[in-house]
Amino acid sequence: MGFNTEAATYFDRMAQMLELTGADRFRVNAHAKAARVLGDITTDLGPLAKDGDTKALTELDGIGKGTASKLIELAQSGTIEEHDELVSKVPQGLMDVLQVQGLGPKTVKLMWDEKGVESIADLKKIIEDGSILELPRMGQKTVDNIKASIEFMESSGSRLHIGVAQYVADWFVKLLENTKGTKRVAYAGSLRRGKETIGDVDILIATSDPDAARDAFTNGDHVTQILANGETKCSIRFSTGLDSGRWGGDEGSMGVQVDLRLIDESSWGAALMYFTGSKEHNVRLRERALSMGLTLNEYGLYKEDKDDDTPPQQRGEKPVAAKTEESIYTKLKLPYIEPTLREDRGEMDLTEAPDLVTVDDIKAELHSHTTSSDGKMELEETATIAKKRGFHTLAITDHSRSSAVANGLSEERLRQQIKYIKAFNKGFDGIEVLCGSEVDILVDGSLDYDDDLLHELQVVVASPHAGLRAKPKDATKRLLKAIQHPLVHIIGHPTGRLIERRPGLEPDMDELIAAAIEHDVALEINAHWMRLDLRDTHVRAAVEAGCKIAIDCDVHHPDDYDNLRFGVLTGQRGWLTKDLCVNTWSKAKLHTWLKSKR
Ligand code: DGT
Ligand code: CA
Ligand code: CA
Ligand code: ZN
Repeated sequence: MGFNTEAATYFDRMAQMLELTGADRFRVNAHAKAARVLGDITTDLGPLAKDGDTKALTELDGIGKGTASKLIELAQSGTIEEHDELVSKVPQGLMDVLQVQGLGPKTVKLMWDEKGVESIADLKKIIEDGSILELPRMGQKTVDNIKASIEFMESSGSRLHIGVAQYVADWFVKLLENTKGTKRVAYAGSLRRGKETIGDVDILIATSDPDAARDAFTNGDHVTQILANGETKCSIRFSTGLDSGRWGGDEGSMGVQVDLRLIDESSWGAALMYFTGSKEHNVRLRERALSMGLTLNEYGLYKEDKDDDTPPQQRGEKPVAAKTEESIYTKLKLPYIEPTLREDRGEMDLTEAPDLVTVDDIKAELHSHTTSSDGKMELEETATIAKKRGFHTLAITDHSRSSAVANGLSEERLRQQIKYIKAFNKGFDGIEVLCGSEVDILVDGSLDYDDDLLHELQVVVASPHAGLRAKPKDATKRLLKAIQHPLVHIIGHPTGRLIERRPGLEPDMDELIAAAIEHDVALEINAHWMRLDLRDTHVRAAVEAGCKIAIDCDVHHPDDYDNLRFGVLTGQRGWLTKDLCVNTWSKAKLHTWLKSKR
């Protein structure tokens, strides 16, 4: 993560804590504004701050002297004193309470001041004994909503979003790659399999200097606790120090567990395979090995010796295969099975590797926002990034008029934007920029613009944004109506879920998939790691039926293009092949499909 994001997170938290401690409006707003500004700035302020360049910093829009000096403090010392002081005043359990959907800082402060609530547990108590109703403006309906939000948060447990786990894993892999003696290092476990949430991060290393690896691993900047420090396994807790809402909640403050396993290079493939899992896949592999007169463990694949119980690696037995995963799969007479498929969901029956979609195959982004609605980039900036990524097509799909909080475009503004984009596209080489819209699917299933206007758009992404607590039956009806609309290309984040935060709609997926095929509509995998919507199992059902899928980053910010990897992993977990993923198509093929709906 960049310095700007880190700094924005600090300011966000400071604003929240200031509000909780009853600081004056002006100070709270100043910090909140700084967080917003930092989140929006697209040049990296890290180097300027490190150099203590107050002048250059304050020349930027929205950054005053006060903010600049805190940025410099953060870059140079790694923290901000004002932040740390607030942390000592505000019970950190209260920050968890802030994460409950539907609770703002004002209400949380009231609960703290008047009811002594300092944690989710305290909040549950005042709900249970009914005393929460004594708070001003608190009705039974609000309480029921708060209760449901807590239940949802708790039932989804304390797993990490893949976006956070990936950040932690990349950080450690880089650290260890630069450590003396390292021969190989990689992450394994559920993260390598691309699951949407991760229990802990598993890292493997082969090194000629185990002490150096252990030292680097356990003495890292953000290590808060050492759980184990042994010959073959170390285990630590790591705090990202980044636990605001934009990181999806309380992960940073709880700490992330990271396991490091020290592996012999000669058994790298076997170990990588074992620690990548899943457990269920490993069980299937071992069964298969046994049926072939072989035994498989984390050291290698060996000939079975029925008369000797000693593990083969201890007998000094030479493995049949161990160095690479590929060699082991080959000896087991299987095609190479991608980590994303290793879930015991039928992958053992594969006779050849499926032509799964990869990040490099993606050539088009069909869902992106600009400053015209709630995006942070002007058209030219986002088009330049998309072009640099080697995309042939970028669709601009700002929000429609009903998304008022997202500054949705009125019909008139959209008409102007269409003209503007067309003119821009004429003068901008190397990528085709298309006019589109992310049109709200209203609660009754109708779309937010009339057909004449939709007809002028080259790409229509129709998405549900409000009314996400609807009954499954109503959700199905609503989404079906949008799919049947002849001018719609893609259904954006079809369920509207937020992972670990909000369940979203629960429509009958099979019905939606059948209708999408009939009406030649693509269902989206929204690649943001908070969404991943469709989810892997939905993708699998869609792929099996032959439904088109779009993988889109729902770009608001330059960093969002990097979320593509998570969308692709989710697609792979749904066995998504290139042919069904519209973003992999050639320009001619994609544009022909888009035009077929006009
Ligand atoms: P997570 O961390 O809950 O998201 O899921 P995983 O799959 O990363 O599980 P984890 O961290 O417990 O272990 C990593 C892999 O190591 C797991 O996928 C398979 C392998 N593994 C770990 N412990 C065992 C075990 O007791 N038996 C077997 N068969 N495999 C294990
Ligand atoms: Ca794990
Ligand atoms: Ca683990
Ligand atoms: Zn949306």
